[in-house]
Amino acid sequence: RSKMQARHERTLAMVKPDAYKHLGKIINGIQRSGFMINNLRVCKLSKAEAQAFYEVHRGKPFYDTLTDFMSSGRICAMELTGPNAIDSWRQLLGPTDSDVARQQAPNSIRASFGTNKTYNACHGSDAPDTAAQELAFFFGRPGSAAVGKCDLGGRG
Ligand code: RTP
Ligand code: MG
Repeated sequence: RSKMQARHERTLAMVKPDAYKHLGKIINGIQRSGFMINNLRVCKLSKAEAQAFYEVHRGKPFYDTLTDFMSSGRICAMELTGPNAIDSWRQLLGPTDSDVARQQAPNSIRASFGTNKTYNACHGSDAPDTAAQELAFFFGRPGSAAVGKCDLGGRG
């Protein structure tokens, strides 16, 4: 494979609770940008599920605020596929901090729909191994039964 050739990848995109009201516009941007939405799921994470998803950040000062936020309302998890999907989606997201994004990438999703460093509209996996792990969290492993997580029942 030449260095210039784009790698076909899959990534987890997630619309966070603060941006769920903009879901249609975000999906429109995803499709206009050429990604394939291969799977999609709306759910509301419990606090424990949000903690498990962000386990890598446990112990950091923002962990409790982050997991409160991520369990505060509906989210939409999507499996996106396409050439260089992981970096392409992060490029469309812009910088983590929405205030920085408005300076550096004014057309990005985080500039358009996020608020600050915590409430930043959307998530994207950062590497093939974390993408596989995060996709399994929401969609199960290929061939396995769907996981029981995230049902809206009673908590929606
Ligand atoms: P993401 O994982 O959501 O794509 O964002 P990221 O890689 O750009 O940012 P990361 O450092 O992995 O942080 C994960 C999420 O935690 C929240 N955060 N808050 N207040 C803060 O200092 C702070 N730093 C990070 C954000 O919601 C960020 O997306
Ligand atoms: Mg991250």
